[in-house]
Amino acid sequence: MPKSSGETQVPSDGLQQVVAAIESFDYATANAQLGKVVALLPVQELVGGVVVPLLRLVGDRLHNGTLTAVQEHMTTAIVRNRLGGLLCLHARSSLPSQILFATLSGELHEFGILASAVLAVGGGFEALYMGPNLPPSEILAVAGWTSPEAVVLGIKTSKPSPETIKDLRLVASRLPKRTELWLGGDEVKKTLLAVRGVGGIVGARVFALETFEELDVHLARLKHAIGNRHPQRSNRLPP
Ligand code: B12
Repeated sequence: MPKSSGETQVPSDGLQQVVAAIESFDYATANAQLGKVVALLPVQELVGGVVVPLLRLVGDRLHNGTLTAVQEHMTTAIVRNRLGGLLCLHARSSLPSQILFATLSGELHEFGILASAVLAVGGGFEALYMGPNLPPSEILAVAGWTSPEAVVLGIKTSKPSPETIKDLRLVASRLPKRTELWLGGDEVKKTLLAVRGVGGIVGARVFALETFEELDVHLARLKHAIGNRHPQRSNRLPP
């Protein structure tokens, strides 16, 4: 899939209709068309085939001047509301299956964590979706109250600031013992190296996920581990 090239492909009719409505500043039609797509597609296809290409296309077209900032904001508002609606669809499990999603202070890009939360819910997990731009103390407080299986932090920037590195180290060192830390974003493997550098106190339970496919692998691993901890009740987590 192209990253940000100016030649972004529009992959389906449904998506074309959303784009056409955005081009005409028609919020209601764009919202309704995206609603149809959301209702029809499995979550993996929705995220990989619609959400990511739509946001990249709008970003590219903002960049080349063929869409305005208002149209970009309209798109992100609609996508956010539609994806947010899917988070309510989880069935509560009697097994521990909570995953917390957030971004740290200064990181406003939230669609990586929002799409990940939707994928986690589709996989039978309960998403504690905290949203973007949170200080580490707040994330640690919620993690302390809920002891989730994992905390997922989205990091969009390829060059995290010293402040972000410091915040990451703090979160990694203070999470509840059993909670894993998953860092998500296209260049997080580099970020993880920086966090593990001089003075880093990060243990083996920190993982860097650069794609939604890697997220799926870790969701499956976690589900397996939960099933092993609770063998009699593991059939209560959806397959
Ligand atoms: C929407 C958007 C915004 C919105 C965000 C609104 C919101 N509620 O999230 C707003 C307007 C706030 C914004 C602001 C900025 N943005 Co912006 N933004 C975008 C845009 C158009 C879409 C990004 C997006 O959400 N995509 C959907 C996600 C799901 O896809 P993705 O980001 O490609 O992620 C893939 C992987 O990285 C990975 N992934 C990402 N996150 C996660 C998380 C997890 C857990 C996992 C498993 C995987 C994963 O999976 C995805 C699929 O492969 C892109 C354009 C583009 N071409 O990408 C620019 C873009 C990301 N922004 C960019 C920039 C530079 C900025 C600003 C600095 C602009 C400015 N000068 O103010 C600010 C920074 C704000 C901040 N402090 O964070 C650059 C980033 C360059 C870089 N890598 O450092 C981009 C690429 C635009 C560009 N071509 O220059 N932005």
